[in-house]
Amino acid sequence: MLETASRLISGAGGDMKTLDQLRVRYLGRKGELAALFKGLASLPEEERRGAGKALNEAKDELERLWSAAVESAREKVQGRGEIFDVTIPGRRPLRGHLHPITQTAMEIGRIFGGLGFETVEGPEIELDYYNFEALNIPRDHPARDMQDTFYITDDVVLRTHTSPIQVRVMEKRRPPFRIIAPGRTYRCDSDVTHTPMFHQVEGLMVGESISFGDLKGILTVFVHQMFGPHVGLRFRPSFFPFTEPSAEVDIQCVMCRGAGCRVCSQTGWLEILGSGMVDPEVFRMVGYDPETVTGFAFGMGIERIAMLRYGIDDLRLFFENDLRFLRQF
Ligand code: 2NL
Repeated sequence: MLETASRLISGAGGDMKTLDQLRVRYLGRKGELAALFKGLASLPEEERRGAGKALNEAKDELERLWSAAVESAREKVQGRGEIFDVTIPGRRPLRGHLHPITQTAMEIGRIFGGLGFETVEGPEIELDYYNFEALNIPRDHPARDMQDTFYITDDVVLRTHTSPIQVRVMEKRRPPFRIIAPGRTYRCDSDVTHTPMFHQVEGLMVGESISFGDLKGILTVFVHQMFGPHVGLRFRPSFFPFTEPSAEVDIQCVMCRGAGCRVCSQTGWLEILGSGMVDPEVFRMVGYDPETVTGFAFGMGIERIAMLRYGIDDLRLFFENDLRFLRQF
């Protein structure tokens, strides 16, 4: 049998199908060798040991011959540049996507784009003048403290908001215009609800008779497009050095729809942005006449909008870059 099997394996000419049939016929679970092994049991005691040894040697020899034949067949096929086994499943390429913060920033840009706002960018390393001075933020304001701002030199900072982008646009252009300014911002602050780098979008609309009514109209459309047409909002008086009057915008809690829960501290409301009519002092600094030019501005944190939009309760998840988190958006 060993002789016949060896002859057949060599004679298969590297044909995989024949080699596989021979494997089943001789080495298979129900093959000829297996049958011979079974037969050992009926041999007399004194013959069994020798016959078993001979059978094992024959099996090793056949397996060696068979593997060698398969190996040389593979080499022959691969040597011809042919694909060896077309049935091996392929590896899917990994497909990435935009970070949820980027997606949210783009959605905000899309909504304001539909309202006639143009997106502008500017430097993250900024002059103290554009970050503070031109925005009517006084020398002794706590925001200008070393504790709150990353100073590079005495008059160069990492921007603490994206307002300086808008000051630069006002210096270069004449009204009317509507712009939004998204980007990275930096504050010397790090705890559970603050990261040293975060993202903001600011907006500015300037013209000859822009009113607080325009501010309310534009921001109402934004809220309804971002969070849904049935979400209520309210304008609450506030203060910023660069706007007068100023208002913060609250929306009905996206978790409890205004009933009161842990997320909104039982108030039913969530603050989402700050806004106001541009302070005449800011217009004077960029050479506009506050008697003829008016405008409104607003600013919001993108992380906060993204957290409310996706129901995320921990800011730090955005910065850990754990794919198990990021893949969900
Ligand atoms: C907030 C509040 C605000 C502005 C930003 C602004 C910009 C210029 C002139 C006047 Cl150039 N104002 N920006 C106005 C009001 C509020 O942001 O809570 N941001 C996260």
